[in-house]
Amino acid sequence: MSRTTDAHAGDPAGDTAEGAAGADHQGNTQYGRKSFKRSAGHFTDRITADGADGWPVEAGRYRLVVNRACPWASRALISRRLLGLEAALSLAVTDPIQDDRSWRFTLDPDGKDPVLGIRYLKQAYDARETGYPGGVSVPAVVDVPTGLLVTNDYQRITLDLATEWTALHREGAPDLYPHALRDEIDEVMDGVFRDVNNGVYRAGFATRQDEYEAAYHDVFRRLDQLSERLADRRYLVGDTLTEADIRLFTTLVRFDAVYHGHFKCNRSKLTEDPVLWAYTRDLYQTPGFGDTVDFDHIKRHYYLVHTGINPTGILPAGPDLSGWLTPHHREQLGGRPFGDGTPPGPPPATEEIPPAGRP
Ligand SMILES: N[C@@H](CCC(=O)N[C@@H](CS)C(=O)NCC(=O)O)C(=O)O
Repeated sequence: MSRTTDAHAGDPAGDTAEGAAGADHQGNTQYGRKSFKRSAGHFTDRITADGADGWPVEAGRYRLVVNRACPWASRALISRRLLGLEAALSLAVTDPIQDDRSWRFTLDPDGKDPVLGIRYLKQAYDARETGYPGGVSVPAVVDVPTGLLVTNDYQRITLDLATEWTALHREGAPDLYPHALRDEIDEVMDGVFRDVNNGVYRAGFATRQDEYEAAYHDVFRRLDQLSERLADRRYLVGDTLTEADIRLFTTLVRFDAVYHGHFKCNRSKLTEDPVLWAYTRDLYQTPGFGDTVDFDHIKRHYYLVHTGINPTGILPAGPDLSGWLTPHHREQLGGRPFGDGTPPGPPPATEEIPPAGRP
């Protein structure tokens, strides 16, 4: 297993989209003294029903490239499952450990993605733009016939899966971004993004005490508010699952495994907040959520790639995962997880999470 150096690790899993370059477009280095900044996605073409950007929705044409450790990519994994897009939008899963050329297909036979025929996701970025100066990030959607990267716009990809790919949704797919609730969903997601999804990264990659403490307080202030909101309602907005739940889940499910220790968000654990712990377990046990989560990939990525904050490369043995499958009792709050729809079936056999990654 190779480990990347600080200069190349770029997790930017959030910090910056610098990837191998080691600095974002504002000149902030990942581990330098300047404050943590998240770059905007660079490739923002959209795949739409009308094909306005030149990329029409089409079954079998595109490949979703993810890493199962990445919270931003995990949103797309969950949406694809809930909407039943597995057959229409194929999936490539990268190794949780990048090397100096970033995300690689070393989990596949001969180290090559079997559909795209490439060893590194970077090859799809380079095919799209020669000399692209930014980082190589997941999630990414690649056009299979040409091998070109279409988009790495993680904020948009899932909204488009929910609203533009409807012709290819499974029967019974939920409406994850219902028109009538969009303002409220957007408002909730805005706070979740700033203080929770990105807040943990601001804390984890802070290089100044005051920045770290500000981020730490943002994280827990928002988590306390969300806990209060979810005390008497099963889901964040309305009475069904929406995009807002997907976005909160991807951070909460990683919380005790990586953000509490590695990112020093350690006022309390998820398991110590009865409401949020039950909410996250409820989602984890809902088909389409937990069956995308690989705790082994999550831990190995964070603890082995961020050598700046875990220089020994010791992989923690915990936490104990057995609680994830315990009853959550959130059905008592009512709610209709899939609205008028139905849950998805099991994941394709090729996408099942290996035993090392689950409780
Ligand atoms: N940084 C991306 C968001 C998605 C992201 O940060 N993904 C991380 C993984 S969680 C990534 O691929 N980082 C690049 C790297 O680690 O080389 C963007 O701003 O568009």
